[in-house]
Amino acid sequence: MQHPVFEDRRLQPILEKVLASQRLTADDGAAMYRSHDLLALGYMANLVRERYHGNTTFFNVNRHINPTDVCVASCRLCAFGKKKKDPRGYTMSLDEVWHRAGEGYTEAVSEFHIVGGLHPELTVDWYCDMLRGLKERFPQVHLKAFTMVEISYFAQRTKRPVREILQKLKDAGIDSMPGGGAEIFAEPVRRIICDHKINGQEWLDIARVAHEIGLKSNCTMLYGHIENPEDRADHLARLRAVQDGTSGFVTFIPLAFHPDNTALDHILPTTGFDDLKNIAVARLMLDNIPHIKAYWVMMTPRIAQIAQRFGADDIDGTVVEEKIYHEAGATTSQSLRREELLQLIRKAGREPFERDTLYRPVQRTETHFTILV
Ligand code: V47
Repeated sequence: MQHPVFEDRRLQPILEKVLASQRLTADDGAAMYRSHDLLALGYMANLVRERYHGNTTFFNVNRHINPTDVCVASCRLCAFGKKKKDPRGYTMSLDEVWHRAGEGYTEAVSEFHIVGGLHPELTVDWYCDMLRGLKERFPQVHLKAFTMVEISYFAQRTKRPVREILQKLKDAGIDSMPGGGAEIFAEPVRRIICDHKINGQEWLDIARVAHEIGLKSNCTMLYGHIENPEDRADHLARLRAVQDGTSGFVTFIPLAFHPDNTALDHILPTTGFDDLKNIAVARLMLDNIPHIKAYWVMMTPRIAQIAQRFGADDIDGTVVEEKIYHEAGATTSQSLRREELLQLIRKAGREPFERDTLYRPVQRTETHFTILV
């Protein structure tokens, strides 16, 4: 097959490596982030994406649940967390969590995505009761819950090791973990955007322990604030290094920074160009992470659809009631119906594939679904 000559000639050696399935270096990553030749990046990323997944685009029917927005940390990047005394803050009771979960059930969701603030009083036992209650009421639904940051906070508050906390939550019902809280691992940046959070190495170490006890997880990178191309490439290289050891990351999700209502609201939002570039470079750098998700809530359904030709193979799910991005100014809807997701995928010339959280096929009728193993 004849491959094109790129406008940015510096990308030509990277194409040679991609064609030979050779690993790209962090320097290659930074060079790609610096390039404006988006079509070249998209071309290469699409080659890799089709090599892994052919014409398939994955999606799921899920619901987000955020039991509380009360948070002891005050990260500059965040518009979601509220202090305990802030009258705008909320904390659901167990009954409310279980009730909320049921509200999205009409489309027979296959996943609850559960994350929240670092609440100073909710105990690990409370969260275990929450998980057990969800499992009792919705036994078929996969519980993807708690970021590495929440796990670290639970461990710190109970003075118990991370491994023990993870095991306890696993025994109570979590099936896997979402990828949030990774932000950017580079410490100088992290100190400015989220100085109250665990450092990058701790995030990676907790992910490693989760994988060791048999929990799969996702991973993310927050871009579009004060990081530079080298910070982005370093972040991806560090995720890739952990994955070489554990194979526990299922999906990578690049997250565009939304500045509204944050302490960094002087920063302009990302552009569609940068959003697509982040999808493409992630697909090219993360040669050992199976899936790259274009999260439509964050990048709009329109860009998430185009991303399916720039390296992404997943568009996330129906979501239902997203809060973290909407507090930070996201203007996208808070949910999409299954039919709308199907339309986005088909109109991009891809084949929709409804998956559960671990990418097993889901077969459904109006109100029920079955996971085909
Ligand atoms: O952890 C917080 C980020 C994350 C802002 O695993 C912000 O399948 C932009 O992790 N602007 C939560 N980003 C979202 C997340 C996620 C989303 C979808 C799917 C999955 C998955 C994970 O959002 C946070 C933080 O990294 N975030 N505030 C903001 N103002």
